[in-house]
Amino acid sequence: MSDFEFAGQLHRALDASPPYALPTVLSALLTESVGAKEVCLWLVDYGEVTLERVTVDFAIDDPPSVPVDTSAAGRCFLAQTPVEIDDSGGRRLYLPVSVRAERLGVLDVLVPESSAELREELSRAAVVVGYIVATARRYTDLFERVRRRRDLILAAEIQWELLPVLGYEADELFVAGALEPAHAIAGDSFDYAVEADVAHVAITDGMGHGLRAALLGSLAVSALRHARRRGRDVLSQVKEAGQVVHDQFGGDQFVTGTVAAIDMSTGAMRTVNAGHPRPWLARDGHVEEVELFADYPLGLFPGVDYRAQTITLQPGDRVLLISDGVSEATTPSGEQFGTERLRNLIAETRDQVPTETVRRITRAILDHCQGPLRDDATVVAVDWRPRFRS
Ligand SMILES: [Mn+2]
Repeated sequence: MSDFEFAGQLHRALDASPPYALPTVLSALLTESVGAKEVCLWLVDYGEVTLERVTVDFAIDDPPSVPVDTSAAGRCFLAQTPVEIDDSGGRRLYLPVSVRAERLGVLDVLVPESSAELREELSRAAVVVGYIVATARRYTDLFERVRRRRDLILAAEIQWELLPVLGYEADELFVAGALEPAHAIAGDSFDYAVEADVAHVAITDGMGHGLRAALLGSLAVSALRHARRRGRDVLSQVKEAGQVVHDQFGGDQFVTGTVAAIDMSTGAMRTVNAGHPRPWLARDGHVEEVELFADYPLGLFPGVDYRAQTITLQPGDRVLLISDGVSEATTPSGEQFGTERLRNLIAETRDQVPTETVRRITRAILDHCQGPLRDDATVVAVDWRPRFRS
């Protein structure tokens, strides 16, 4: 069967069945078409720490789970490449389930015998599964429930709903973001949107903690989006959002943020810094903080005018937007994560894809704190690679 036929057949079968039947339908189809003896779908948890097996029956108290860092399935997930191992029943294949750069999980198929053609065919099946899972989220909670190893606090529920897809890659742009603590984030958020000629990127940090910070943060993100979707430039986006936040919170609470628009043909990144930590730039072998003057945070005062500053990107540059919870993450004895550790980690992960870089940085912060974070820590990495432009 040609790849095209196989992927098409799989897509039709999954699309015609209810979203919660995906594991069953997938298993039946792969058993019939490639003689699969076992088919499992694993989805990554919110913190990208474990892969959780999708089971339709939530009566199971302790569904199977494997660590991302030390399992064969995890190797496939992190490297985004098929992994094959010996199994008493034959060969076990792990295929990345991703949509563009959004790493959702791993398809795990046990087959009597493997071949390069079969790996290719199952890789295509895994892509179809990724797209089906991504849209199924709109109809069922099944996949979101699997991804919550721990319960989210309500503030985190609000923020996760607000977040864009965590990874995006096409042509000249690769964007990825990560937030910790995944189950208790409150005021931090990030956003992006791509157009043919421009990529919009923003990071925001709502003052305070818990539900009020989440409401504040989501108001700011929604106001920025509202302006952006009406075609407003970065200055108007920030000005409008600042006014909306001030109208609702009266200056008692504010939101810091960096809002930028990158011209895809020139690399000119028009940036507004609303009282937020500076971005970082990784260029060639160097990693530096970008000098930007700071304007007021959103919502602190009414009627604020902002200033746009341009960071001129060069092909291959990586820009990182971070929140203050990154460098200010503190050990129980009071030692801050600081900018040197951050700089080193950015340099160390320079050759990895942005999804891996942001995961490594947020994991390093969790390790550094050796306990619960006192503030949200958010990292967004953006690669501009104009050579890929078609
Ligand atoms: Mn913060």
